Amino acid sequence: MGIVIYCNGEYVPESEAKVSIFDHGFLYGDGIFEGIRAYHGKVFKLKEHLVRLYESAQSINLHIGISQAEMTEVVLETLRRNNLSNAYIRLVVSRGKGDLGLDPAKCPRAAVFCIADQIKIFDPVMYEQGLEVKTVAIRRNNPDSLNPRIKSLNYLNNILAKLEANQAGVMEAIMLNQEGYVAEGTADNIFIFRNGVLKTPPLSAGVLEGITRNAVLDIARQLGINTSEELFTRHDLYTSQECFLTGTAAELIPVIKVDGRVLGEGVPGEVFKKLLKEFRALTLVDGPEI
Ligand code: PXG
Repeated sequence: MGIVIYCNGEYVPESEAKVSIFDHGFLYGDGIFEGIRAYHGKVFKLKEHLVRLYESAQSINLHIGISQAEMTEVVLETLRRNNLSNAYIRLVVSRGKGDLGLDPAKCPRAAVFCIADQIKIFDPVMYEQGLEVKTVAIRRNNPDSLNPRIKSLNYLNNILAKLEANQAGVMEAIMLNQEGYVAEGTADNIFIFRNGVLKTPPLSAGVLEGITRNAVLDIARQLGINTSEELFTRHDLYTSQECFLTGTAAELIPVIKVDGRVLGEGVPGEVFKKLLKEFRALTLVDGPEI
């Protein structure tokens, strides 16, 4: 039994969804992915996720082998076959099977997988009480080496940051970029509300262009909240009135403590609450029907 997986052109039971031991996604982290969510029978921001997937592919010179229109159908059909209307979807495209050397030219065909499963929703307590986070010593990848805008299968940078946070007893890490400006969390973008302006680091800070980030910026502008994509420091973070993280799984999650400093009143702020309400409303109407 188990779930049905899309695996290189076929829909197969989980037990038959296999990846070669010579797949360069496995051997070298050579590949890309997307994490997508379906809400109430609609796939939230599917087009935006696929645009980002194909841009990541283009950036690493990976030929996915199927069109964006076909990929849309893969996502929808995987959801249908698993009878899911609220789900978490993981699209993975790896360089495919090659030899033990790292040369991607030895991999004739990309491997494409789509997994759709039940969504594990975060404990509602976290949205009411807020998270404690820590800025970690490990810096976000230098965009000159591995641009964080590529959603690659190589997440060691993020995992090292997560390990550091966990070791310090907090659940999430905030990474700084090479210049020491605030960049992002391990699987989420960061926002602060300070002196009447909602701020998030610009893409040039070396961060992933989060789909949730972009949706929040749109919503904030519609609500008449001043927004700014600008560099900010740990000082700005410590002295912000509100802070929250955004990501597909977490949606919007409030932060109430950073490196031991309590932010504002130490509870989720009013701007956060307004944005979360509008974000959840958007998830009910956005995206193609399954
Ligand atoms: N920054 C990084 C480094 C990420 O990996 C985000 C920001 C948020 O992007 P979206 O488009 O999701 O708003 C991510 C998201 C998950 C999950 O389950 C998300 C990511 C990776 C693994 C799991 O939400 N990346």
